[in-house]
Amino acid sequence: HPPCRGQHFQIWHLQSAFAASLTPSREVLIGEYLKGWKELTKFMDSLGTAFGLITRETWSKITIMQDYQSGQHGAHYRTLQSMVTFELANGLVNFHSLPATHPPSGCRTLLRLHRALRWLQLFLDKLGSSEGGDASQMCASAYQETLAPYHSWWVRQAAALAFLAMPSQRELYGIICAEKEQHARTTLLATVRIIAHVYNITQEVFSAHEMLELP
Ligand code: 1Q0
Repeated sequence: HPPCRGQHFQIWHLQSAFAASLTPSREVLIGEYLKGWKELTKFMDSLGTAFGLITRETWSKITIMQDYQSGQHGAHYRTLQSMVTFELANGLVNFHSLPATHPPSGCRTLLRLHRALRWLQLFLDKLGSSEGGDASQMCASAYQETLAPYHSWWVRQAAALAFLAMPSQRELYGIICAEKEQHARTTLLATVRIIAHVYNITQEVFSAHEMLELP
């Protein structure tokens, strides 16, 4: 497995970015949230070409959000809550259709990452709580429960191929640099708790504004 330091994925960075994305007043800081996603793309990079499509898709969503953050109205894109308020007030959300002429809204773009975060939460939970399981299978069942209903037939086929390239549970434990299995489990379940917290707060915000089905 890759070295535990340097340019490679570190689960510690994932944890700290998502933990830092929550403020005491339950706001979600978009910059930190994206930092967590960027750490995940490092992991995907190490999985090779089978994950190329997924990595590119993830970067395309990250880039749209970063462009909003560095754009003219960047100040409104600091937190999830301020973004929702701003896009609602200015009719930018696009509740019914995706306009061809404008870039996709921040809300619908973040919603895509939000749904994928739920997949990650379930997958890491399975990985940390089952013994001697098949990681590809865990990946696939987490996908069925979360993202699959939102994806086209073609995307589901591509995802199924990527799952087969998922390393074994043992290798994944190696990637998170845990010396003992028990340590790996503890680390994974701690990560799950942080991700679940971010996910739940984000879900409340999207749900309160009826934004869970944005096209
Ligand atoms: C094995 C990982 C699979 C993860 C889930 C598979 C997702 C398949 C996505 C295929 C991309 C094809 C492009 C199409 C998708 C879009 O249609 C869709 C909707 O966007 P839009 O603009 O068309 O409405 N996009 C999405 O749903 C965004 C999907 C982002 C996928 C993020 C996957 C995250 C994967 C992370 C792997 C890290 C695992 C970490 C494990 C750590 C272990 C210690």
